[in-house]
Amino acid sequence: MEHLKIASDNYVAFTFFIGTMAMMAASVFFFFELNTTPTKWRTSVLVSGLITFIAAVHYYYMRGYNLETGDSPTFFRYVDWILTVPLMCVEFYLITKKAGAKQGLLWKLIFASLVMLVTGYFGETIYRGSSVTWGVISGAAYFYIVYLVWFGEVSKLAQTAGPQVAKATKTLAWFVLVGWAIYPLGYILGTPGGLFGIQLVADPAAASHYMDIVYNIADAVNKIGFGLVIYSLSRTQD
Ligand SMILES: *C/C=C(C)/C=C/C=C(C)/C=C/C1=C(C)CCCC1(C)C
Repeated sequence: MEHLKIASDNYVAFTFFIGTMAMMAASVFFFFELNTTPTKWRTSVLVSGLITFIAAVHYYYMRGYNLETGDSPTFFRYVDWILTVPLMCVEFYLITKKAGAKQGLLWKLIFASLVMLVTGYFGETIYRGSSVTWGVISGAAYFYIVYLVWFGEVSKLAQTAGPQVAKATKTLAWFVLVGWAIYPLGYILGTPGGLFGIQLVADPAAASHYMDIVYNIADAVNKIGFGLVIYSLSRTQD
């Protein structure tokens, strides 16, 4: 069996390994804690575990792919996001459901997240030449989600759902506003034309390395952080 060496300054591989382990550990934690989770929060905590579990499996693949080819595993990355980001939308729906959230809201969130990711994928892969246009469309869908969770239906429902749900929703909204904003940063670093034609990193190989590191950090913060907010909500009296 061949052993692949990892250079000590290979931060891309480092973040893929640490990402894999962190997602695995978080999944084990959420799944085992289900036992002692009150029934009404069980689905929410289960979904937290599913998000990190799906990511753990993809990270396992991405880590291996990156190690063997040295390339950016864009395909696996987007498959992972297309599964996990809608599940994060489900979390917003589940915690505001008791306050009257309708399925229509869930579909709005899911639809916006799919538009955001599919157009982002186009800009990163098939239509790299017009990455700015696709990035802008993706950004518009992103801001629509930000609007829904900060000022729209999600935030209005959360305010009538009790202080703990309101507080948790606000924290999750911060994740969406700040934590999710890290992704367009990775996109800007990694795609040609970068930010409205300005190329931030000239060397394409270096650019894709920066992009992977930024995405890996963002995934760990957002997926595990999001899950922990839901977990602590499940430990309150609301
Ligand atoms: C667990 C994975 C998460 C939370 C992924 C979130 C991804 C985004 C918020 C991506 C957003 C993008 C833009 C807003 C514009 C450029 C293209 C994307 C897809 C990187």
